[in-house]
Amino acid sequence: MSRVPSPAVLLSQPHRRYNALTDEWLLVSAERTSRPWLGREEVPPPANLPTYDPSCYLCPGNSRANGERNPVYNSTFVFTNDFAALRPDTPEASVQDGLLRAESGRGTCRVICFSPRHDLSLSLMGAGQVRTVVDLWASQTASLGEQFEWVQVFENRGSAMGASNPHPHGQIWAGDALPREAEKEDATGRRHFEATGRRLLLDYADQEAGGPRELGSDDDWLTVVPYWATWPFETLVIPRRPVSRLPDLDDRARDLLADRLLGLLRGYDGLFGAPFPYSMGWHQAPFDGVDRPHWQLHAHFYPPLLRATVRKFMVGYELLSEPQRDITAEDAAERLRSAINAASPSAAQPGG
Ligand code: H2U
Ligand code: ZN
Repeated sequence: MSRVPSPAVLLSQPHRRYNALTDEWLLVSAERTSRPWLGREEVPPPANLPTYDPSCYLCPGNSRANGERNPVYNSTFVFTNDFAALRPDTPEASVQDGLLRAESGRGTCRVICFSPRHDLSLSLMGAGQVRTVVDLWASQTASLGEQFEWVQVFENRGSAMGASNPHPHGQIWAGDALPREAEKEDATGRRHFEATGRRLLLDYADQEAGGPRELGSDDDWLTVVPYWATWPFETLVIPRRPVSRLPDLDDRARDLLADRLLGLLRGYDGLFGAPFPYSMGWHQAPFDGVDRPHWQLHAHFYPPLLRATVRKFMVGYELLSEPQRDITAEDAAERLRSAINAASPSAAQPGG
């Protein structure tokens, strides 16, 4: 005897979800979180950092690994990465030898300090300072976009995500090639735009607003645990109006973004009562002179933790077949929403 299960039944059983942004599938098997864990435990970061650390290579006035000295900055500070993965002077060359292909990569890498205070993080800053960081992301994007096709703004927070230093900082890598994630989103966005005349992520934001995965929304911004999230507490931050790149955000949208980010980040920190590690970054339209009306600015947050001291490993099946997650996006959203509400009561109220 077979019958067609309802969507609710489908979603309570092991199932696969489609990632409309990357055109990939993932496996969701929600009942596996109770299994025992005897593996590696994450160590929470040290509390009570000093406001200034004489051995920190990002603190004002200190010298870096290459001997250069930072200025005594009092807001934000940007420098070219002393160990840059991309350089502007790489000579152009390519290899095409049967199945072996290579091309030179030209670009630049910058480190951006969010504050002179060694002990802060974005989540501990005031809205005014986060707004300054938004402005910095935007101005850096605009200037790098004059020289390079792809501008990747990102932050690795916490040693669990490979950050080398607790001093609040992010990075920007800009290059003259469209990287893999950009290519995937460009293709899905273009297809959706050609079929509907609308931007995929604006349609997606409309569909998620007020739903079980939404973490907060208003006329300007939506934060959501995406339907297709692979990391346990992964989120997307999407402007609700057409915006292609960070420099296109107006004054009001930037202020509201600072508030939204603070709500999210304080919720993240509140989730397990400890500074929450993540990699985050902005995806924005390429600067290659090609008309790309389908591109909508958005930020991805990819936090690695499943529980306070247990991280999700993307190994085995995930590496060899497709990503898999243990808690549903809906459950993750519910827990994150409570944490956001508890940390910042106004941030998650409807329209707040
Ligand atoms: P992460 O913590 O996200 O890894 O960023 C720190 C970057 O800072 C890292 O890419 C650079 C590293 O190359 N860095 C310098 O440019 N100068 C230094 O003196 C140390 C680290
Ligand atoms: Zn420091």
